[in-house]
Amino acid sequence: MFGKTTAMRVAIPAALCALALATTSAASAEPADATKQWVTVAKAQLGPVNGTAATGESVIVLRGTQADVWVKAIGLVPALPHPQHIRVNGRGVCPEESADVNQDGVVSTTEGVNSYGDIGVSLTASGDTDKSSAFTSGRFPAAQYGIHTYHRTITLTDEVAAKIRAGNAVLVLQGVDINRNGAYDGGVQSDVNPALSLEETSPTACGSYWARSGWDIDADLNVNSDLDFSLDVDFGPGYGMSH
Ligand SMILES: [Ca+2]
Ligand SMILES: [Ca+2]
Repeated sequence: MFGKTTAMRVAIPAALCALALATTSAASAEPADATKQWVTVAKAQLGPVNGTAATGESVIVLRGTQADVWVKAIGLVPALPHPQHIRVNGRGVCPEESADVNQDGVVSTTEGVNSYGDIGVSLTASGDTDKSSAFTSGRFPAAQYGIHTYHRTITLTDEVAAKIRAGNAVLVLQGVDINRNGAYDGGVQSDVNPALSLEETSPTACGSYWARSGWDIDADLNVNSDLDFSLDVDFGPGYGMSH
């Protein structure tokens, strides 16, 4: 337990994401200053899906339902957009190869739903962020040189904010060049939008968020040229962590 005047400073470099495996909790004491806000910092380490080389990280700083969302990923299909969503109400995990139920060699978006759940937020570059924007590829950022960067401030629904705080949210990036020709094609329709190809909407990278919450957290986030997040989080009295 931490006293009301005790602050804990925690540095969370990317390499320490093993912390995600730890689960601790502590009672969240009410702050003496009523103006202090309950803040959640959530982080996900992205790994490849469908045999891609995609990796990356994401950080969310959440105050109420206001979320600052950062995503960095590398190893994506160059110059093509990658639909990306925060998914909730699944098992909070990324799909294994065994999720490929129809055994076509590709874990499709639909086949992964049991693992990561439904779309809670569409991380578009502009415009709506709800489910109706799920695969509006023109509004998702393109991965120049296979590098994908994203930052946007978004107002979430109460449900999605609660899921992130509970550590039950998953980031999924889509877009796989299965036939390696530099385009989304292949002659097989997407299982979620027949106007698109299976390549465009199949998962390429995925990561589960873990979260820490505290009163008036001072989160100092830096993204360096190596696409590495350096995140210093200053926790106030009373904090909790969940995954
Ligand atoms: Ca499949
Ligand atoms: Ca292709």
